[in-house]
Amino acid sequence: MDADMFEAAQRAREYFHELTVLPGAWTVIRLDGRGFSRFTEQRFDKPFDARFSDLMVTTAETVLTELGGRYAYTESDEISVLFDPSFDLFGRGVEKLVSISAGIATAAFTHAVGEPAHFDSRLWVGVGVPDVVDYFSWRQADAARCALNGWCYWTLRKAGQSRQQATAALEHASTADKNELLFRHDINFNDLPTWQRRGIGLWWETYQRPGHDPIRQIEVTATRRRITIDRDLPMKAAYRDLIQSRCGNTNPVPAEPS
Ligand SMILES: Nc1nc2c(ncn2[C@@H]2O[C@H](COP(=O)(O)OP(=O)(O)O)[C@@H](O)[C@H]2O)c(=O)[nH]1
Ligand SMILES: [Mg+2]
Repeated sequence: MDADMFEAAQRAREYFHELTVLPGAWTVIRLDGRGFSRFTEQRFDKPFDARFSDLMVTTAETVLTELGGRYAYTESDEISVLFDPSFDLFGRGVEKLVSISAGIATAAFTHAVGEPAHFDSRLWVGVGVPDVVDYFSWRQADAARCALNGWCYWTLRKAGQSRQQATAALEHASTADKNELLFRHDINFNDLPTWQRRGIGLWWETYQRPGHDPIRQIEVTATRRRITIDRDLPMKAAYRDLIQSRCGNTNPVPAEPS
């Protein structure tokens, strides 16, 4: 076998490398902390720790900056980053998208927390804005469900119940039962911080920054981009509207009403 054939035979065994996200699809990369139940157990307050949330926000900001996504959403130990159909990152190669995004998140979180922690990554694809709206509603509903469960579980644990007892007590409990359980412990779920119940959204905004042009000796304004962090997201229909508006920006900016 000559060298070229050998090279081609080896390349052919990079079997998944040709796999790409279909053109025209909306894409979400979802990153999830690996084994974070154990990782958070000794290091952070239960069920929620603002310090942990800040680490996740820092990680989400880094991914959004490095990959240039359109919207990012974080809840618990996960981050979703949205890309519009025109994105062409790494030729839309699946291996590159999942490995590099997991690498960026892993590096950013590890750097911020000061010890090694890992993220996995997966891709979601949707065919239109309604799919994207459903996707982010789904993750937000997951945030609410996990927050309610987490608060119930740790309230019982802190009241002296064992792991098994707390798990058993919640196994067949309805949402109403869980709210009542918290209420009996003087916790009103709806009064808990919004970021815990609804997650946190991040997106790019443009703003005008006044400055001085030293050559022309005049005052100028420059258009800059920065990331907005929303720890007070709306929910349900209002959140769906917010996601839709994040997606709508692919269209040309409509003319100002005359
Ligand atoms: N202590 C603490 N744990 C958190 C916080 N946010 C998320 N977690 C934990 O992160 C874990 C995430 O769940 P999951 O990804 O299914 O578990 P994993 O497979 O062990 O990473 C859960 O066990 C959460 O309790 C937080 O603010 N504080
Ligand atoms: Mg995890």
